[in-house]
Parts: sequence; structure tokens; C-alpha cells
Amino acid sequence: MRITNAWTVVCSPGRNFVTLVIETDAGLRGVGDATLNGRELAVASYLDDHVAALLIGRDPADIEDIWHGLYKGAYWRRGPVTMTAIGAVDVALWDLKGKALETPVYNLLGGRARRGVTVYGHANGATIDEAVEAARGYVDMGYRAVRIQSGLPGLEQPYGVGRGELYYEPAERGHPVEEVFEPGPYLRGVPRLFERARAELGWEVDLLHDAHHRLTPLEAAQLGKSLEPYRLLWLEDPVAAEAQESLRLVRNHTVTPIAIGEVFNTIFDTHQLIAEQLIDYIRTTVAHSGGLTHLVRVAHFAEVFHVRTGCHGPTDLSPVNLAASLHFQTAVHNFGLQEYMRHPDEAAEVFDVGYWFDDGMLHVSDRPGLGVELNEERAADFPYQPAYLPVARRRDGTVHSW
Ligand code: EZ4
Ligand code: CO
Repeated sequence: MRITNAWTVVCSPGRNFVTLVIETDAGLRGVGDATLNGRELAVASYLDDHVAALLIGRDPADIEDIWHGLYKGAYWRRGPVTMTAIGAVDVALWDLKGKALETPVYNLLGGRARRGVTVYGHANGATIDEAVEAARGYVDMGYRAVRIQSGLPGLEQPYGVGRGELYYEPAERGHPVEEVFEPGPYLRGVPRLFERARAELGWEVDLLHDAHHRLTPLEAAQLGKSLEPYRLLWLEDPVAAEAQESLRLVRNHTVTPIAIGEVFNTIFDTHQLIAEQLIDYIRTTVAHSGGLTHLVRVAHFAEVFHVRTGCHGPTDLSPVNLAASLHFQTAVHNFGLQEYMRHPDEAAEVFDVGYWFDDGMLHVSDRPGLGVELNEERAADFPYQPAYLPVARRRDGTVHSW
């Protein structure tokens, strides 16, 4: 079999998605997610203008060789744009391999290691009361794990609270929205949120919180310590982990489990955190870190150090990425938890998915490949809409991590 064509489809059914399609002379098509929120067209150009020509004529079965050809052959390695582009090619090739062999992708990754993939939902509210009520809604739907974010006294715009929409969607059209962040009210407020959540929801449900890279190591250590009585399943991105050694300080002061990695792109961003056991869950995204080929390496490496997977799975990645994550999480032994935000309804008109939610879990379908089909004609009805993620500033105007 030979690759005859490769192109990207950029569409906006409720939000922007970039999908790579790889076509073969056997008439089979594979799809990969190439969405990088707020920088979508950079990845589309990387693929259409630089990578597509290199794929034509190749045997799509040679995933490992094509992967290293794109990683080492570009000379300029790593970074979100490059690794998202490589990830899209990789996932599309696994999809093709599954279709060619008429088996679901998880079978190619070692086979089923569990019945289903336990997921966590996103509860948020403008106040602690609203957020805890939203969390109760998830428990009532059967979720066993819920992430909770809320507005707090003195901090009305924390990360993760939607602006009046049903689905949490941080990117907005036009210029980036500006949010204000101050550590004082945040560090005082979050323990109150979880005190209330435990009082209302009890102890059976797993609770999580995302600090979104906003804290210093010492602030993160303080937060982890003050959340210990409420037994979180994880505290996510307590610090910006570019300086990985900063996690040593956090780790020395708290036993609240730590999850990091949604902005990482390669195993080289993770290896100190994993080998020193500075984190408990690695959250690196299939789509943004070189696809299944590379993330399987990360998972196997992490297993040696008792670190479990907790893949990033926001709505700003397409159903193609969610399906790829589910095949991965179904097959790796050291699975932890999967993030699940429901996509806007229009997305279902463009992406026909085989996975389904039941009993707090997402289940992969037994369709060959990933089990997701892109409807290109329908995609054309939802043209690209430029949009940006918000930025955060301190009260005095200093730019801060969002
Ligand atoms: O803010 O994917 O845990 N989930 C997150 C996400 C990120 C978005 C950025 O595009 O932190 O909601
Ligand atoms: Co996050």
C-alpha cells in the first residue's frame, strides 16, 4: 500500500479543529487530530506546506520509520507546532493500519487491559455553591471523578470557569480576553471549595483541581498541604513545569498527588519528573506529543516509576484525539484517569464517533482503526473562526501564566 495524498481540513463546528487526512492507493483513509488551540493554522501549514509531499509514495505501514524521519529529518526538533504535526501523521497512520488489518487500534497497542476508561468531568461555577452543585450533577450522571473550579471571594475569574456557556470553552473570537489572578485569595479560597465539596458530596467520589501553572513552588506546596484533608485524586499543574526541579520543593512538602504535562511535547519534557518520582500522573496529550508512537514510550517509561497516565482531553482537541486517547488508555497497563469534556453538538455533525459513555467510563468501539469518520462535506459548512485563549494579569497589570 502507498500513500497517495495528505491534506488538512480546518473547520469550526462549535470551535476550531484541524484534521489531517491521509489517503492510500487501497482507497483507505486515516485521520489524525492536528488542533493546537489558538495557533491552528501554523500546524495546518506545517502539514500542508512541508510534510504532505514527504508522505506521498511512502508505505503507511512504516510508522516507526516515518515518525523518526519527521522528527530527526526536520533537524529542528520538538515544540508544540512540530510535535502536533508529527502527532497527526502518527495517529492517522495507526488509524490506517487498523483499517488495513480490520482491527481496532487498541489491539495493535497490545490489546485490552481494562473494560473501559474511567473519566473525570468538569464542574465549575461562579461561586463555591454553584460549583459544588455542578459537581453533584456529574455524580448523578454516574461520573466517579470530578474536577472542580470556582469563582472565589476576591477572585472572580479563576481559570476553568465558563462564561455563561453550557460547555466550558476558554477560546474566544477577536482579541484575547484578560483575566486577573492573585495568589492570596486563590490560596485562601480553594481549600474552602473542597471543604464544602466533601461536606456535600461525601468521600466516594474522586475530586480533582487544576491550578493551571499559576503558582510559585512555595505557593504550590502551601496549596497541596492545605488540600490534604480533602484527599484529592490529583492537583494539576501546580507550577509551570519548564523548571522541572521546582517540583522537588513541592513534593517535599505535600502528599497531595500531582499531575503535570498537558503542555509537554516529548518524553524529554517528562523524564526528570518521572524518574525522580516528582509527579503521580503524566498528562501529556496524544495530539500534542508526537501521537501514539511517542506517548506509548512515555507510558512504558512512567510505569517503571509508578507514575500513571492521565491524558489531557479538552474540547479544544477533536473527537479524533479523544478516540486515540481511549485506544491508548484501554491498552496501557499504568492507566490512571482520562479527562473528558463533552464536545459541542455541532461537532457530532462533522465527526461520527464510535466511543460512548456509560457507568463513569468511556468505551472504545470495535470499529477498525480509531473508529472516527470525518464528514468533509459537512466540515465545509463550518468555516474556521480566528480565536484566542485568554491571558492573565496580576492586579497591578503584570502578565501572568493563564
Ligand atoms: O486550558 O486545553 O485540564 N485542562 C486544561 C485545558 C486547557 C486548554 C487550553 O487550550 O487545562 O482546559
Ligand atoms: Co489542565
